[in-house]
Amino acid sequence: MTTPVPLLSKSQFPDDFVWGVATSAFQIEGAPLQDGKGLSIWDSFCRQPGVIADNSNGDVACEHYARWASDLDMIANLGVDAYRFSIAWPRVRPTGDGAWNTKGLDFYEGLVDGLLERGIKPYLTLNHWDLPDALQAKGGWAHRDTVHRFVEYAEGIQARMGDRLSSIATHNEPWVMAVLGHETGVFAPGIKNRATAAQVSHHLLLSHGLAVQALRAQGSKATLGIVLNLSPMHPATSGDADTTQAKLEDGRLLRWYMDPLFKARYPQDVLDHLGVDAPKVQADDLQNIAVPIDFLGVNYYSRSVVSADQSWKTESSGLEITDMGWEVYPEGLTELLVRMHRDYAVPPLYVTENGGAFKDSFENGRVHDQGRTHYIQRHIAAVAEAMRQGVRMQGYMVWSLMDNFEWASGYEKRFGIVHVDYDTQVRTLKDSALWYRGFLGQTE
Ligand code: IFM
Repeated sequence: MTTPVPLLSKSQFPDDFVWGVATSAFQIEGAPLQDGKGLSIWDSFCRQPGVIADNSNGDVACEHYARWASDLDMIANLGVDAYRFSIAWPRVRPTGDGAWNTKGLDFYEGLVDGLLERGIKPYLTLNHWDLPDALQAKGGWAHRDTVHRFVEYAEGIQARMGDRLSSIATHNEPWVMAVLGHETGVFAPGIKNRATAAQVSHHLLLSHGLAVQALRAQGSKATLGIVLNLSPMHPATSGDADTTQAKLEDGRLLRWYMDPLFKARYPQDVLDHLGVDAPKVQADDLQNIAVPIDFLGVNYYSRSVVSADQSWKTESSGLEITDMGWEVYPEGLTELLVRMHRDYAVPPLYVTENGGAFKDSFENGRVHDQGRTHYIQRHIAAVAEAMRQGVRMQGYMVWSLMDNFEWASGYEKRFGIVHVDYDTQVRTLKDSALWYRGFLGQTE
């Protein structure tokens, strides 16, 4: 049985609602050493045997570093208001603490100006996971100095192109960097230590707060915020053990980030759970983290179903799952947004990422990705429903503009609304892109 797809119209949303598409530097750029770029932790991680499903890496990816101008034409052709992208920190400051790389700065300045020339708002993310490898050698995010290197990086970008940015997000998905990067070790830098992960999460939050203050001090006119990956944690059964575990997992994923950002404290139940692994927090850190922000980005893909014996998982035995094995659960997005609005004094919210990996097939030059199209339609409807319930929403961005390097899954999972042929680098708009373009009122 297929779930009915809601009738949608852009006119259901306010005129200033921002529609966009999103990518990140490492996932699309390629050119890891070109024009003076330094290596990132993901460049190094990919070289370890067995960590990436198809043994691939980001060396070529979508060749966006070379093809950026035609990619911007493609984005403009979709009729979006905004393009969310990230800067590769080691492209602009190769070692993270030494000399700046003019050619790297030129590249991103050209990208920003190219967006503006095409009438598209630049939505920048400073850190989408690709820390300079040279900083990792000095301890990476576990080392408090990295916080200050990140603030310098933010200041350098603001000084060079900040006057033309609509929005700056400090970090994308700190939970992923902390937990997948430093606790389970399935992402770069591949560390497996719970105390390190907790300290990393604290340093990411602190660097966010200090960077926002530094950017404001520089007179930044961009809206400033952070992007979190969130999902409702539903207990697998109504039993006490599953319910208790679901509350703890909600604490680790959502409250661990939302409480310091909006209440200047860490949740006590998670601190108790971490015990001696809890992060070292200095005086004023929490006040610095809780600095007011202009927006909060939410990346939503699925809910999580939690059982006491298996911790949590996004996989489901239900009928509707994506190629990642993630349950298609749009009502979870409404639930999440309404809950955040209820429990926290949040600024306007964006869905900064939403989309699905599906197996696509080419047919006479077309990609009929009905699963992805329906996924996007149902989640846009879920945003409309949250707004109907009073949530202040400012925008929605599809993940992703085009197929790209899906981290530990390599190139096997395709999230794009534009198909990329990795042999030829030819881009083809999938049916989902054609639908999105029509929805946005673009006729060409
Ligand atoms: O591809 C990633 C992205 O980099 C961060 N958020 C989730 C996406 C899909 O896994």
